[in-house]
Amino acid sequence: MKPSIEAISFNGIEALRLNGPRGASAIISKLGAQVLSWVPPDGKERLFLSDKAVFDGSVAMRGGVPVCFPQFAELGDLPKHGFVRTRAWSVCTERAGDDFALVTMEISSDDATLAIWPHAFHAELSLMLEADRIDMELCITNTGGTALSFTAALHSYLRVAQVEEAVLEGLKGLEYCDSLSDAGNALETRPELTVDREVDCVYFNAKRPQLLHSGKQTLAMQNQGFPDVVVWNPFVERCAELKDMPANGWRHMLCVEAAATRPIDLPAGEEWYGRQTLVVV
Ligand code: TA6
Repeated sequence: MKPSIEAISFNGIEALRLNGPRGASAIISKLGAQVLSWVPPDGKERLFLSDKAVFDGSVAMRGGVPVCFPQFAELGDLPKHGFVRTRAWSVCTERAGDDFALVTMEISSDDATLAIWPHAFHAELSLMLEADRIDMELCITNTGGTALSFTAALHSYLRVAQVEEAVLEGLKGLEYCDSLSDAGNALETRPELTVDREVDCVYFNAKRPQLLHSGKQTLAMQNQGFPDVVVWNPFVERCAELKDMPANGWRHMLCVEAAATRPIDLPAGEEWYGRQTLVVV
């Protein structure tokens, strides 16, 4: 079947389904421009989406790839992870060729965003689906007359068979900040990270790709434009505090996020973009 794009309803929200080459597929919702599913040709879902995710826009949907902008986490006064993840985006491009399907969604500042963040902006999120890979690109344009600065992330929830057995490679040698401790920044010495407790770390200036091994599957991740990589798993206790996660949800996910946790300064009229690429290897 040739790649194509179709409008669907996903848990009651408007979404697009990208049908890619060799049976690959992906789903992106208009709410938050959030990628909610990615299934490569082997038929195995690679993104985690909580069974208890809420789809009414009152909170961000737990799973997939939430877009965090113009603030990462609680690094400022805005709602946690900014405000675009719970807003409606619109579709601006849909294209399918022999070996890809591509969707771009957009959102701009309006009275409601200007009331809490006084900067005019235009944001686009593009999802490119190829046979064994997706590229997600966030492009921000400063449409106002003065400089703005922001932090941002593509908060990817990767599905793993069992997180205690998953191994993440590619962060050795990087400076990192453990958000769960007051110890200050440190250098990562481990070539392979495993998860046996809550993890919430920001790795700065990651230039090399990361590899996530889970069971027989390996996923390669590479970022452009986003300097940092955030690794998050709530583990048992913190997961139990999250109303929109099942008790064992922590076990089947690992967030490996493409992030800009230090402010990006964007002069008037200029554009910035950051991309996360996920490849089945
Ligand atoms: O990116 C990691 C993080 O900031 C964690 O601290 C954790 O709280 C997570 O994001 C999820 O945030 P959320 O607001 O979606 O519950």
